[in-house]
Amino acid sequence: MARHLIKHLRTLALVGQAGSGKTSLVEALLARAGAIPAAGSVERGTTVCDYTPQEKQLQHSLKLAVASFAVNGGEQPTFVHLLDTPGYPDFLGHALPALAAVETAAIVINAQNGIEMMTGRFMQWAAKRGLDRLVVVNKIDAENVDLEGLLGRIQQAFGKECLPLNLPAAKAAKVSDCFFAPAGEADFSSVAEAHQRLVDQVVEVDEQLMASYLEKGEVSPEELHEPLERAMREGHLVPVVFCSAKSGAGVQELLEVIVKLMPNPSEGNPPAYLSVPVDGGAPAEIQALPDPGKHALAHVFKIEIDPYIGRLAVFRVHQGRITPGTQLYLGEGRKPVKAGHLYLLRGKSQTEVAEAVPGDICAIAKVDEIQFDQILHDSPGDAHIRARPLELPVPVFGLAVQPKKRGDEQKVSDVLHKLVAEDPCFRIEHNAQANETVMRGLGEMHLRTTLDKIANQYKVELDTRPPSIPYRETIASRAEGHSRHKKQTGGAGQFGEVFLKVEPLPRGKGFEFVDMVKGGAIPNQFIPAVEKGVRGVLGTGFLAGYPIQDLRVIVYDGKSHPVDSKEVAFVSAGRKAFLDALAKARAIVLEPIVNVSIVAPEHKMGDITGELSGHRGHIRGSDAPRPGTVQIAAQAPLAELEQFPARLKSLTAGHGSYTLEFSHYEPAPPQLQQKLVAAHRPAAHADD
Ligand SMILES: Nc1nc2c(ncn2[C@@H]2O[C@H](COP(=O)(O)OP(=O)(O)O)[C@@H](O)[C@H]2O)c(=O)[nH]1
Ligand SMILES: [Mg+2]
Repeated sequence: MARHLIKHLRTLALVGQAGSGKTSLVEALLARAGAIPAAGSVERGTTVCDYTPQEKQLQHSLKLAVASFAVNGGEQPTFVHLLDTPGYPDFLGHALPALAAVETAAIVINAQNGIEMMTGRFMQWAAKRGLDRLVVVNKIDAENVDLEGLLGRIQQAFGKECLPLNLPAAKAAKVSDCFFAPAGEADFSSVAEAHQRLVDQVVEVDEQLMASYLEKGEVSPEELHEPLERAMREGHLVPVVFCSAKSGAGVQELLEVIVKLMPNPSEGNPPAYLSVPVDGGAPAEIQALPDPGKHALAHVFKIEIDPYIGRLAVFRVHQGRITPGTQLYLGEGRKPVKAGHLYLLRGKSQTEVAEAVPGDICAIAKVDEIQFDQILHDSPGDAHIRARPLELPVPVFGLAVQPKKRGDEQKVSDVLHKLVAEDPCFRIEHNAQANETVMRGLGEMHLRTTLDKIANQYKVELDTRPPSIPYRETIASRAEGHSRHKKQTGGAGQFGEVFLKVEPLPRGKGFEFVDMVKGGAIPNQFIPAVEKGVRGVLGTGFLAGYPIQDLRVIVYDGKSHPVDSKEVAFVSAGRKAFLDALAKARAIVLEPIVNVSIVAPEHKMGDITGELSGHRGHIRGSDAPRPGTVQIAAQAPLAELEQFPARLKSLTAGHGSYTLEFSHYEPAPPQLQQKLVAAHRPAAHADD
């Protein structure tokens, strides 16, 4: 494949609601450009991007895919790196990183459904990252679509700067260009008027052009190019195009828009990197320059591990040049690795290339050290450079897992680590107290597909159950404790005596140990032993086996023996004095409270608030981010939310989404306290 000058490169991520036709659109574009003989279909499992067995079976995308291809025509071919992303919120960990790799976010809208949940979210995320945005209205061929109404709603929701570059014509069998050669007819509105609006909007960013335009009454497309790039980069213009991946209407025009109007790597906003000072000060923003002559800087935005082929690291070059011979440093790492073969990707197929320049998206195979979100660079002096944070959602939806077959533990652990390497929103926690392994993801669908992948691809079966809730214990009042440890067994004895006080601290303050012993009643060298004894109790709890927090322990008196006082004696006395104090300090169990943020169709507001209130939740406010949509902020005990994802899904027919984040701990209600205490002491309970 011939290589290209930077100005002939384009990078686009197709993002938006699942089912809007992103994967099909990649097919249509590839076929139109002659990169594949014919467009495949999602239903038949023959697309370039949905290439995993699981995607073929489910008929929707689960991960990020790259399709690189050349568009011939013009003086020189244009080389396009298209990224296809999954649209379900559960797979955001595979969609959001695409935004770090491109100049343009193409937000695809399903003309049948109009503006959906993920449409608005991706519009915002892309704007926040300073990307050019292109709105692609797909499925214009479908029955009963109101394209004129939809364009109005797009402008109402996302602003008057959303202006059509083309309009549907001949009953949506084709589209009429409104920018380059505005002459045709349109199904609604007028091509001439749409052209006028575009020009008016673009000249606003350039005073000189504006003046000449006002004087002459016209402006050529060449004169418009520069200001148009600027308008898009500044969010002053968000072009809208219409198309159908199915009928092919508007696909050629979309290719043309990509080639002629979408920014090359030097026309988009420069990608922001952070420079972390060696002395640990606040990171400063620096910009990578799309200059192949500078140090190489590339960002790894995807890791894929194939059970047979191994690890593939996919990265975007932002600065400098990478060749198979380049010695690449991985983030802060001091030991460089050789890039080895460089590949261009088209779905699962790989083509070797000789170099990658700014704007290129390439992959390196079989370098196990490379990790997601890492910076690849060719100069040890750049070890302080970091990628700007991706701001991915934090996974809190959890399932405790265990191998079905005994003896599979190691295999399971290996597989889980591979999945963690591939998916930034998938985590594994080990809860030592409950002796359980918990996998966390963004939702029920995320974990279910991950379990299916484990079963089908890695041939390991897991049993699952809800994870235990991370309860904590604390005290509700001050108390005193005392213990005298004395042992006289034959030879040398053991002696230590401790007096201490406990007092509650405000929530979230953790633990404090204070030494107020006067006159050496406990010799200085034994104070750490007392603290060790006290801390030994913190981890295992007093009431129900949960870690103790938010209290201060003050050791204020004691006694020692010149011969028999030893460390073990004070460890034991400290421990028992603390337990003695806890028994009088009204120990209580704390439960985690989480912030729940829900976005759902407006008319479901009552059902959702009812569901939350029924589970000890408090509604803290609501908002209407877009017409027809409500955002609810609430707080609820984590323990009550086990069924919430499933309930929300059924209440909103899948159109609701939520995020959870830890807020604080609160005393659990008395009934729950009793239940937890009883569960911890089943034997004692049975004796009652
Ligand atoms: N009528 C119509 N259907 C389409 C069009 N594009 C895609 N589809 C169908 O919409 C469904 C979802 O398409 P897909 O490409 O998987 O959407 P994605 O989730 O955004 O990748 C599939 O059944 C496609 O065949 C289109 O332009 N018109
Ligand atoms: Mg898809």
